[in-house]
Amino acid sequence: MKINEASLREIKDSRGELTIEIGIKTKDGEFFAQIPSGKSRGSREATVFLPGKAREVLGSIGKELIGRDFESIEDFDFFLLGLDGTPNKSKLGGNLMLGLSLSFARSLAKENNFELWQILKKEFFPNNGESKSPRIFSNFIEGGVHTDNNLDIQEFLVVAESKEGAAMTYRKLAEFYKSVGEALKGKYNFSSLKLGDEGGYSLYFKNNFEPIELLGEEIKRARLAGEFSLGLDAAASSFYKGGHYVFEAKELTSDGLKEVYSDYFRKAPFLNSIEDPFDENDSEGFAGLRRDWGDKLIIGDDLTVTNAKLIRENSQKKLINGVIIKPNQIGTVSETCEAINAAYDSGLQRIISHRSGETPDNFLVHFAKAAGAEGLKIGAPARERVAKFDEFVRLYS
Ligand code: 2PG
Ligand code: MG
Repeated sequence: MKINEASLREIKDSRGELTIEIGIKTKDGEFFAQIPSGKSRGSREATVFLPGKAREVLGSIGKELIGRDFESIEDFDFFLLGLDGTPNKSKLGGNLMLGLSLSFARSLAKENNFELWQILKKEFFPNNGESKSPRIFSNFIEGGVHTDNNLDIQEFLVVAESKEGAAMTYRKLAEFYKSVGEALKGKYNFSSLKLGDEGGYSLYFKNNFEPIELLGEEIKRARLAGEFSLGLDAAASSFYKGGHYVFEAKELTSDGLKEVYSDYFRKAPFLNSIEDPFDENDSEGFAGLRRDWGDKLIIGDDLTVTNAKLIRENSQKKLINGVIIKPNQIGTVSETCEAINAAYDSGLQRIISHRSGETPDNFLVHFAKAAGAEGLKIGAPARERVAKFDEFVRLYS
């Protein structure tokens, strides 16, 4: 497929911050990709450029791209990686590279009369059978750097299984989200509730266990215990300061924090997963929790940053049994798919995830569908994230 033109437009993400939309023109038309942005980023993520700098870089590589023919997504990405030549995409910027890579993938999909997920499946996951509906990880209560309250844990997630199909899962989640909102308002006598970056409720709690307890009680009250469970994203790198964890205004060692999680698991058996329970460099913390709680899902995000090599290594060291996949952590479609395949080969649960600053682009659902991922992390069934739930229903119905 030959590229005739490449352009960049500045857009705002759901937090109101500037990000980029890339457009690529081929004989079949113009194809776009909008790139989200994260706030609690792992230190090993691909470099992110502001739109001005990304535009400048696009201008400088334009002459290399325009008029050139690429056979596959991998062929295109390989060319970009060659132009960049750095370990963390510091020359071209991971966000610019992903925008180009994704819009190129869309142009190839169009040429084949495919949807995005179909071209991804054909090129990267050819042996996958029919993909079954993933579990939805939906952020109901927010803390950490995604909002302004006293919770150290970043996300309190409701995890929904799709027994009655995607549309019903979404409907039940959306209704449950409303009823949890009513319960919170009633309990604290609020007339309205503040929301965090991903549409989850944000308020002050007695401690970090209270939201877990409250969501558990609501699941029971709504008779959803067979279908809904709970997960956390501690995003612990964000409260690891000066060699210890600052949690509920106390300084905890790694072992101390593990004791906190163990206490949660004992008191709340419906809590099934924790993402980034420890700082991204605290391997021993991960290993200990994984050893003690073998039946729980211990998920890497900042730890693994959608990097196939880190995913394999951390899985071999038995630090995790699940992994978050975010295309913009690594910066190209091919490397994202390589990371998904590395996770699959390592026997990890693969959870394809949004970022806290999102755009209307729904590519993450297509990665999940193409790869047959076990999980899809979208945010609250509210505001701008609704479009992603709608795409989930469309692709899995
Ligand atoms: C995370 C994400 C998404 P951010 O930590 O998993 O929920 O947040 O995009 O800010 O990294
Ligand atoms: Mg995370």
